[in-house]
Amino acid sequence: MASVPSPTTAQPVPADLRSWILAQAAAGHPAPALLQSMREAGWQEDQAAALLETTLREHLNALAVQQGEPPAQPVPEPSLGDSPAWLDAGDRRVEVLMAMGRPRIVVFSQLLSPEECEALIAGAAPRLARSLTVATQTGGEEVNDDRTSSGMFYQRGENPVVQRIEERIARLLNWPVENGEGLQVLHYHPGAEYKPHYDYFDPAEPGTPTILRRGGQRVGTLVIYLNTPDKGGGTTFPDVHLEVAAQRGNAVFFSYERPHPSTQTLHGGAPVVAGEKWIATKWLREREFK
Ligand code: PD2
Ligand code: ZN
Repeated sequence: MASVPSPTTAQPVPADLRSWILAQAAAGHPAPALLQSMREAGWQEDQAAALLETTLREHLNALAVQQGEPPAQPVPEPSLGDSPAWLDAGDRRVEVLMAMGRPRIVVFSQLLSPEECEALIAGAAPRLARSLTVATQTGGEEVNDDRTSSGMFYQRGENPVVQRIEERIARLLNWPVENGEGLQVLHYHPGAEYKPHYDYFDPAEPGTPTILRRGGQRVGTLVIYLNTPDKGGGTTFPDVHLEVAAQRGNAVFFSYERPHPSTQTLHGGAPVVAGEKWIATKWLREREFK
């Protein structure tokens, strides 16, 4: 390997270090080897890791944009830097069960108590209607055969339980409450499913500019399981052959930094085989969702 430029206190990434990192990466040296060389050259580990990450991320973004993908946007992200077993979500400790880097998927345990799950279901049940999806042609809403559940939306902060859960989610994902859509509750009977789809709005669809006026793109999704179906009903990520089991109180989070399939965030609700399934979904926007 060529020799590493020495540490300076300057941020952002010094040009000589940037060139060195990109040259080493292009030569096939993996990130841990680069980090080791930087440490040996006197860089402090945290600083070196941050500079490496920034450099590689900016480079990958530039390549993606060159290839016609939309630019990357900031996304919600739990504080998992030193692999904690649990996160302080304000009024509750939330356990981390699984974290995947790309696509970014994190599974949490016991985000909601059984009582909170029951309260969301009880408040939703009398207000259920056949689920609609956003009609990307017009920006309105329509019934869709890919989604055979029924559902409803709570208003943001509609009641104390909803408000408490939204504040917990904001703290957990480091994303403002104001950028969240209202919680959507869905109910699936046996056989009902939600076929694989992306949650972001397709920039090529004519209705998308209208949808984006309210809060910009969706950049993250949190699906919370409000009960445990007896069989089936997991959340699937076909690009990475992952299925997250629906267990009451648990949740799966995923983020997408650009509205593009390269995020590998295709996901679906597998058919419920036995029992029923209730979920609450929180979609997170780039900006305030008014
Ligand atoms: O019910 C699910 O597991 C599921 C799957 C895919 C929910 C959503 N998408 C969603 O609410 O966007
Ligand atoms: Zn979805």
